Amino acid sequence: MVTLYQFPPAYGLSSVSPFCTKVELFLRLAGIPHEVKSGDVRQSPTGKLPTARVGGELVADSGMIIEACKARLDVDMDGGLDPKQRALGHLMRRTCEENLYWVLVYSRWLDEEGWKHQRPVLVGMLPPVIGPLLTGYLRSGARKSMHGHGLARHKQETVYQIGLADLESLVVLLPDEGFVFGAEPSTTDAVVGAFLWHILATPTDNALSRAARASGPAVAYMRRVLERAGWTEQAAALPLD
Ligand SMILES: N[C@@H](CCC(=O)N[C@@H](CS)C(=O)NCC(=O)O)C(=O)O
Repeated sequence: MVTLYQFPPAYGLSSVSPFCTKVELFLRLAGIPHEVKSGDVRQSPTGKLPTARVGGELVADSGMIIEACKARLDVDMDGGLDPKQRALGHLMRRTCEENLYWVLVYSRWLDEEGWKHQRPVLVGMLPPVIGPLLTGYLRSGARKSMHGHGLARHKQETVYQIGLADLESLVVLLPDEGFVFGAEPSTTDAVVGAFLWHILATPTDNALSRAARASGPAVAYMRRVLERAGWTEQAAALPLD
């Protein structure tokens, strides 16, 4: 049994964090018995979530958790992939996690239109009374991180152009049927599915979210991933412009 510690749900998503969604999606797609508990960053070895207890050991980082599951539970959705598929999956993962993720964060935290949705979500996750007072402080921390990354140094229109370039490339790689590497899902579907779901379901209105919702192939793929994961209500709730 794997115990996944994650941030709470928001926006109809399994968690407000795409990295937490990624792990839960992986566990569901791989059919690994698990339970989900609310996590605390102060108890995480890296200060970030998700963490998970796998075979008795506490593991931090979504990628490490998946590797620990593969190694200790003898489950491997990627066993049949050839070296080129593995390399492509790796690059798709990096695109989602190291670039597209930051555009999603920008859309929620820095874009005024997204912040009007994100602030109440944040207040709901923070302790009462002091919570609303902390949001400005947390927002400036997010701004600092995104400035360090480099994304927040661009004007808003450029930020979404950067995200759109990633999304368009990912959509080209999505199949008309089944999953990224064939009839059965792989870890890549857990990654791409998690980030795509977050872009589709976060109720923001920007060039990235509009393009995702307007893409029939992206929404259809997302629906297949969620249905295979047993999230049928969430699949039915996907927005399509
Ligand atoms: N590389 C990590 C990234 C995890 C991550 O960035 N988690 C964010 C939420 S999306 C977090 O815990 N942020 C809390 C913080 O930085 O204080 C992974 O794959 O798990």
